[in-house]
Amino acid sequence: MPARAVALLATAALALAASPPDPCYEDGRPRRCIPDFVNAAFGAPVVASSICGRRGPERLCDPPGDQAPENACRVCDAARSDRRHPPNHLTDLNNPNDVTCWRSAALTPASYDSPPDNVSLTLSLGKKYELTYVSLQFCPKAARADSVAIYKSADYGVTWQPFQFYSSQCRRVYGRPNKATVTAANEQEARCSDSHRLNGDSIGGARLAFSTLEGRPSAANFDISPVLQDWVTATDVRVVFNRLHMVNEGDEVDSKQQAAPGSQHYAISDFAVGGRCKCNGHASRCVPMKGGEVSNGVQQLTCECKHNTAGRDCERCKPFHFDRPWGRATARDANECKECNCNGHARRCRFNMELYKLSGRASGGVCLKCRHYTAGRHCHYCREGYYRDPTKPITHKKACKPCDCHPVGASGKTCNQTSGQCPCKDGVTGTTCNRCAKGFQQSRSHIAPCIRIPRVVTAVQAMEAVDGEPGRVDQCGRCRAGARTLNLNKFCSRDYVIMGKVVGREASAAAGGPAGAWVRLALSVQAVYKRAPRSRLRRGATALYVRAADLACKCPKLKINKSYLILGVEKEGSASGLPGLAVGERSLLLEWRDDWHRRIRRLQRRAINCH
Ligand SMILES: *[C@@H]1O[C@H](CO)[C@@H](O)[C@H](O)[C@H]1NC(C)=O
Ligand SMILES: *[C@@H]1O[C@H](CO)[C@@H](O)[C@H](O)[C@H]1NC(C)=O
Ligand SMILES: *[C@@H]1O[C@H](CO)[C@@H](O)[C@H](O)[C@H]1NC(C)=O
Ligand SMILES: [Ca+2]
Repeated sequence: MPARAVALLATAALALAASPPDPCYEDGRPRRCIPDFVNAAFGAPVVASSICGRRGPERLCDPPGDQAPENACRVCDAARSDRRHPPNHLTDLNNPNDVTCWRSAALTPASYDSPPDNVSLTLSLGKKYELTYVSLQFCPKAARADSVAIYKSADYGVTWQPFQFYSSQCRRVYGRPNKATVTAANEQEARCSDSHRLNGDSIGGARLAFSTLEGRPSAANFDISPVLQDWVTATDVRVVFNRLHMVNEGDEVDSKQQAAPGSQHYAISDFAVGGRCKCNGHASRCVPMKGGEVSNGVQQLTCECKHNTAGRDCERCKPFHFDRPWGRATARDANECKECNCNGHARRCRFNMELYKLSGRASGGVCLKCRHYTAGRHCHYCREGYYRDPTKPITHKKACKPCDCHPVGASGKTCNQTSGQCPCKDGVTGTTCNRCAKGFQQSRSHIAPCIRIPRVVTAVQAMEAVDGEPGRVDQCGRCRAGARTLNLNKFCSRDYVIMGKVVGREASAAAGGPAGAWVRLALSVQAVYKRAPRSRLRRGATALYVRAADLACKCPKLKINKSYLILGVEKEGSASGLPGLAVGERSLLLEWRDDWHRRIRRLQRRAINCH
């Protein structure tokens, strides 16, 4: 193989080694992952309440056994490296061919059987672990403690709880039964065992091993048992030796103890704690915390959290990943934390159980402080006073545009979310309500910024209307003059009743006034059915005056060469100073119908009774 190819292969191998597959994912999908099973005590510092040879050399002896008495004793001197028995001998490499021991100071004879000299060993793991066992190996030939208590702390030594007791007399020393039955109801309680006595004699280094889950009913369903998950969780483990020997009348071992007074002690070669760094199924390893050394030299650890989790034990979701509740990973479900959907408009969110349940356990995240003028659970719509720009996706920073409603023209600041249309005051128009509608003009009032333009109609416009062209119908009210029916009451209440034909128009307005200009029409009176007593109204040509605005509104609707029945009051014309008939408020103009002649004759006769 060419050297270059070898080099390339070597590089590829290096790259592979640098990034091993992440056990927390499989084909990109999250799956449960757990740190390796380790002896968490290995290399960890242990604090011992008693260490031999601290106050100068002291002579320590093992209990009398098969060996010669001189072999059973040694001098411990903390000042000499070859005679030291410090607590770090508890957690060093346990080599059976070269056993290293921690030894306590010699106990006072009284503490052999009563507990003034409780000796404790405290191990700090620097992290929550889930422990499977705690084991203590006694040094070869050393005396085995009769009564030992194991405690654990799950809060870095703040509080402690019993984990396990060993004693030949559980009830007497620890106040507990020695054969307690563990049920599902009390499986998170410490038990006391006297079985350690049965584990052979002390020669050759007996081992005391406590299996945290042994005999506990839920152990088979550990994955779904929060009680046992708590039970095995510890940050610190403390072992307290309460009694070296149990004194019983006539006990054979007891009489041997008397042979070596003043040199009895506790001697342990190995303190092991088996378990896994606790990461709740969301990390495959634990790493030193940044700057995380505490005063007693314990290296603080933290999980290398995956699945969008955070915390030393991956015990919560990392910020902005609260769309579903945190959960421990199980074999079936990695319970990955999901990012909140805020369409890119929020950096924070919180979990809401109600919404989560309502969504069928799909999504419970609620965005906080939506930016870019958005609002809603997912920042998915525009805030009041803003509207959606339809040309931009909702994820766009400028998806929401300000309504910019005109402060005077709009009646509110909130526009239609889709069209951006502001609510306009009467007579105001435009998306932002910034101008007057057709037929309205600006006023100085803030209440009514646009007012209706007065009905001023030019004569020309009026004439166009007479010619049948569209008038400004939008500003016309109800038309009274254009009534369609005729009755005795109407006949009686008017000064005159005539039939005439509109034969022409005059281009110029005859007179003006506040209500608008008058338009003069040429009328050919063809029949006079009624007139006021001294009226000069007769058949023939005369002038008919109609208001230009009324004409524009087709009220009355007049056409050249058409005949009309006109009922009116003579005063209306003369009051305005008009030389002729005027179509005023009380006038009626009805398009002539041929059958009316006889009808009017009848009314004429009945009108004798008018009052
Ligand atoms: C030794 O431990 C026992 C059992 O926990 C306790 O009752 C006793 O008070 C302790 N003695 C001392 C001196 O700490
Ligand atoms: C907003 O405008 C759209 C389109 O112009 C319309 O369909 C909708 O009804 C309006 N909504 C409201 C609340 O007025
Ligand atoms: C009215 O009638 C006259 C005579 O019949 C005719 O000359 C004139 O063109 C007509 N005018 C209109 C506007 O119809
Ligand atoms: Ca050792």
